[in-house]
Amino acid sequence: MTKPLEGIKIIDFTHVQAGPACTQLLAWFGADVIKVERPGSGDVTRNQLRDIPDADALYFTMLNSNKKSLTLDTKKPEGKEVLEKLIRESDVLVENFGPGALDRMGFSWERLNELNPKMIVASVKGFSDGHHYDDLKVYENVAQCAGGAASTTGFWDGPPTISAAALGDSNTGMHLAIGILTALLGRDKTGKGQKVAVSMQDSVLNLCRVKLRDQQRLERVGYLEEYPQYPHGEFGDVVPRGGNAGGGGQPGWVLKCKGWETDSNAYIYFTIQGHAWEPICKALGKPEWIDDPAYKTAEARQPHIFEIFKTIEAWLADKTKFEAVDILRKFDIPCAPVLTMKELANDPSLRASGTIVEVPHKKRGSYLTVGSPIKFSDMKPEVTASPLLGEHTDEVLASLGYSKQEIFNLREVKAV
Ligand code: CAO
Repeated sequence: MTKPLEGIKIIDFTHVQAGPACTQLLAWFGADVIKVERPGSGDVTRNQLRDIPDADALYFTMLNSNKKSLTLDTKKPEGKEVLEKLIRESDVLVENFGPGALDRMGFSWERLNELNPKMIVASVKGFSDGHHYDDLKVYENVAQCAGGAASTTGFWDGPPTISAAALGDSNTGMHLAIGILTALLGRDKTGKGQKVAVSMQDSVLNLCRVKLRDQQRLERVGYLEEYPQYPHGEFGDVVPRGGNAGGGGQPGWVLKCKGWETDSNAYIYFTIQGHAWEPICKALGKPEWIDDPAYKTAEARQPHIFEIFKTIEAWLADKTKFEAVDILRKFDIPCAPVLTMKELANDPSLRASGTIVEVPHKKRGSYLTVGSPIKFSDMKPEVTASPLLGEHTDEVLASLGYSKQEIFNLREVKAV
């Protein structure tokens, strides 16, 4: 069957993670994504953290599936000419170069819009245009610090902490993908392309929305009742780090299960949902708590919430994380085992749904990657291998009308 984005041609001028995550998603859904890479070296992630000598690193293969690779030196006049031809034929250009790099290359938004007024130009930068830090180059962890995630992650007695989730990179790429699809729909109505810009700081902050909520609550009332600091600890004038507390109104914590002494992931996350107090007491064999005024309401429980968690841990002591969840699920309690990457990689449900997929690759053999987390009733996105450097150079140049001799000449001057 035809895929929804078939016929959409994308110049993928992205590298590292934020941009590639965006264009990979669009490629899964059918777009023709042509990754433009510097001859000889390509995306820096091809070489980063290699586990097999001379084969593209997993960092690259897991972010660039379903794409074509065109090598092109866009600083050479011959390379610029090829790029201009490509621009005239494309629907979208996506880039995440450092600030000003595209302008310095001679492809400002004005120039791109002149070459192809229907083209959508989508950019990721660390900070938004006009921001007082908009000249900074930014990587993942920098964005997590600038976007409010680091100051609110970790334990109160430890330093600001980075999340393992790519809040700055892949998250920004997902925001950009939404922006591109919106601009494509807009173009159907107006016939015009537009510039779509997403900053990593903004994208992180968007995911830290509830922490901005908490800042305002703190300023109004001086405390945050769902944080571990309440009611016995101190609050300052900024949202503190809350450890493993729940971000909403439901208290929760990571709790030890059988084997935690030797297995650093023998834990579950347990949520005390307000209206589920009765089933929780039943599941834990504590029926006397149901109507006890010291336990009955969330307000009454909060001052001794850690004692409650300790009691739950005592109940968990002879149960593995999987056994515990199997019991608790029957009582409708929101919980999950803390899963390792090894467990996720081998999870039969994730394999069956296409969330974890094994992809054959010309040089590496097969590798695991995360497939589309978005599921459709009429389409199952298929993940194909990432391209070798320049694998599609001849094909793309031929499609632009270059003859074999002209391609040879471009190679001679090292423009491709
Ligand atoms: N041919 C010729 N030149 C090319 C080229 C090509 N095909 N592709 C890229 N270049 C050039 C650029 O034009 C730029 O040249 P100048 O700086 O001389 O103008 C140069 O390569 C380097 O670009 P860069 O600034 O993007 O690269 P960097 O490694 O120094 O920085 C990064 C990397 C990620 C910090 C920076 O790109 C950035 O801040 N991007 C925006 C934010 C972002 O997306 N960060 C997330 C990355 S994922 O963690």
